[in-house]
Amino acid sequence: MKLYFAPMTCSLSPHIVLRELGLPFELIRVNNQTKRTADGHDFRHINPKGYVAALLLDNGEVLTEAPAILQFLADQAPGNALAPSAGTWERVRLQEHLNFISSEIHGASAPLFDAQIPETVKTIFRQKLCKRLDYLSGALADQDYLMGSFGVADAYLFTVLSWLPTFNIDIADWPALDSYMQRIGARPAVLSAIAAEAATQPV
Ligand SMILES: N[C@@H](CCC(=O)N[C@@H](CS)C(=O)NCC(=O)O)C(=O)O
Repeated sequence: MKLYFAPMTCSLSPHIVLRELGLPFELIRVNNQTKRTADGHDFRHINPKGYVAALLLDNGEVLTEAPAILQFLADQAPGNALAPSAGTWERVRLQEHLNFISSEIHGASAPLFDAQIPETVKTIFRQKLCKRLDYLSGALADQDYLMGSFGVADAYLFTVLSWLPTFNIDIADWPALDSYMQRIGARPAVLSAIAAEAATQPV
């Protein structure tokens, strides 16, 4: 498998899961501005959507969208603790979490990265995002991970919450989220994924 990534973007979540599961993979860095890949291709020919993450499978299929990639990876190592088995009620709960993270945190963060959006408008998006953090803080008040034990939803949530300082949102305002980030940030797979991304050459 090849994971097309850009450092510290949402592609960090499948990267973490690949390492957590010990699956073999190759990392290919993408320049999100020029859309060139480190191995010399136009990324839009690999993922016509033009954004990371994209997972190129050994059979030539390309899978995109973080919730789909994360679940696919978990299913490659049946019986692992990162996702409940497909077809179970717990799996539906996982999908509920992944969709919440995708739309309410990841998607809702996009305007805050956009240099063309005026600060007054960003304030509105920031306030909405903070309401979602209030919800997550409550959900994580009496458990260490979204599904009880570390799983793919945590890899995704950790990744998108790591952007908060960029938006001038101080996670210390939500102590449960602050300790959640520290807990996940100390995992060997997370540390090695971040280090591996930082060690790649700019494209
Ligand atoms: N819906 C997509 C969103 C992916 C996404 O937002 N990717 C960002 C990085 S976090 C990106 O590559 N943006 C560059 C662009 O849109 O040109 C998913 O869940 O994977």
